[in-house]
Amino acid sequence: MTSTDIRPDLTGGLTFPPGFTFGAATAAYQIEGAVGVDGRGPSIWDTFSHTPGRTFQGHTGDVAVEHYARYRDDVALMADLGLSAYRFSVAWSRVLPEGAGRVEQRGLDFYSRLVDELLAQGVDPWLTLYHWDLPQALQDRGGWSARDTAARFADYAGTVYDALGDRVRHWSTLNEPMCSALLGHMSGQHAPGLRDAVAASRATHHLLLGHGLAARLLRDEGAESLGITLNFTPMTPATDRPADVDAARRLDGQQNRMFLEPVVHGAYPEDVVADLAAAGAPLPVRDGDLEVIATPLDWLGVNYYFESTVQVGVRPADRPTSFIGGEDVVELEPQGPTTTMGWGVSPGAFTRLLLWLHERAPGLPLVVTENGSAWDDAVSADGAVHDPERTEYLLRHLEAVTTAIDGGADVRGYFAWSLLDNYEWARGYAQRFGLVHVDYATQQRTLKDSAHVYAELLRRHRQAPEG
Ligand code: IFM
Repeated sequence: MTSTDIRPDLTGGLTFPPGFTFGAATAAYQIEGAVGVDGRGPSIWDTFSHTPGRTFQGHTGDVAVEHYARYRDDVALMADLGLSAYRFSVAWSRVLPEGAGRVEQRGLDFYSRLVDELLAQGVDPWLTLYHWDLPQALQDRGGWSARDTAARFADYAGTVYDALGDRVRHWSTLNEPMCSALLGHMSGQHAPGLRDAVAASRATHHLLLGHGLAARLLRDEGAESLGITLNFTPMTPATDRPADVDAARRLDGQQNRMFLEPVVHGAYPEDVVADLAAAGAPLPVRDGDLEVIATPLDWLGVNYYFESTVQVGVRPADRPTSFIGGEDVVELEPQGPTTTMGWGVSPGAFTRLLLWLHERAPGLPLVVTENGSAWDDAVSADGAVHDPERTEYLLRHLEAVTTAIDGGADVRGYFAWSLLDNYEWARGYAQRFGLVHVDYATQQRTLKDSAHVYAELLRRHRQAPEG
């Protein structure tokens, strides 16, 4: 089946402003494989995924979906889908195997070939410098808990910009620093797998400082379009009891406002500063840091998947909190259908989030840099992958974006997560987020029904007057 076979009503008649960017996103460790190829150094995710008990059935990104070798075919898929943009990340340890110092030209050359291929196929590259895969050599020197890592990140940003800045227009510093800081250092679900509130607080600030230093450098170098990608989870108290309301305030503080406010307003929220200090894990801010962190940006990347309802309660022993001082807060099971990740489906919360961000960051265009859902997909006897839940999720969330735009939010683009089924971190290959199905035994790619619907929507958008 080709995209033109899709019945017209499947796209729900959704329309977007002229020039709206439609893309799909991936990340290096989740798709590339080839971890020992062309001089790549180990990252914290190699170490973590190879540590027994850390990931689902011991899955690693060693092979992933072999994008390193198959990138040309994958770019051809993007062109078939009619994507106007592709968001990908660069693996720091391919470029600087020891994290700093010696540059591995073969690593840079891979991204250079990828960018050339994208441009040749009319797909605009959106490059993310850091999607969680810190070089292990830097972790050995303290990782994000160490202030020096922020400076090393800016050096790395400069190296990548020197190689690709002539062709890549859209630059993002970090993907989801909340996950790097809090899942990596507080709950230990992600690399480097620590459970240490002080390390989590230090990592938070140093990630943001690294963002600011890199943003300033890229700005000085002349980067045309600069942003950061944050992940937002709206938090609602389960009841109006003061303790539950305060629990939601605390989690909202660390999940959402602790990353947004310094980037757009140059200050950490006062309540969050107080919460972290009370937990014995103060943010290690030095004079001048917040000015650097608030380096002006051209857009804010918004990753949204689900909302959360919280209350004070006793956490199960096997579910350590991701939030500093959050040991007394539980997240309720979502109402209604859940994805295979166990996440609820709340497009209305997405609209509210975009409108809230528009209000909190006036004048800063928003780009949805990730949104998507995981389901149990399989290739059917007819050779297709029928994924009605993902299609429904996609259309309802795209509709939520249009509702936010109608309400005044300045949303400029949408990237589906993900282009391909891939390595879902600690959840391994059991979670399929792709628009394109991957058979992990053969690496065969098959467009899912949702991909055809997305392609049809994009085709209609291109053909719309001024689309
Ligand atoms: O797969 C991840 C991605 O790497 C970052 N954002 C959330 C996705 C789904 O969990």
